[in-house]
Amino acid sequence: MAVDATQPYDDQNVFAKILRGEIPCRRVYEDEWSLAFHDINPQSPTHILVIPKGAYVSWDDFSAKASDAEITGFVRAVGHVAREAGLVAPGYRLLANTGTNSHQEVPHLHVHVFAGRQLGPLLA
Ligand code: IU
Repeated sequence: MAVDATQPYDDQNVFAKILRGEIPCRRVYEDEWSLAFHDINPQSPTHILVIPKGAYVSWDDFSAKASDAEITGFVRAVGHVAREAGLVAPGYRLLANTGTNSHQEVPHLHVHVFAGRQLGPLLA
């Protein structure tokens, strides 16, 4: 069920629970600002989610409210994950769904990192 990204942050969402350690995840990387873990239902051989630790619903929410340190830290974490997973040479795709038309399911900002196969053209 897609979420309405205009709603206030819901601290009972599944990624908030993962951040609080209430639900386990297969962690790939963690630092002060970000957590990365394997998607539970991978759509490609490598499918990692990178999330900021702060309470943000979407990219626009994050970019409007997060500190410069949070934004810098998160952007660096996404790149770090791609490099450390060896994805740069074969290539990878980043995707951040927002709101109902994009089928965002979890109302905590997450960047999908897809890799490990020929991903084909982007479908709008
Ligand atoms: P979306 O962009 O909000 O549609 O993506 C949500 C992703 O979160 C989706 O790929 C799910 O497989 C993934 N996910 C997860 O990794 N662990 C969970 O407990 C749940 C969803 I719920």
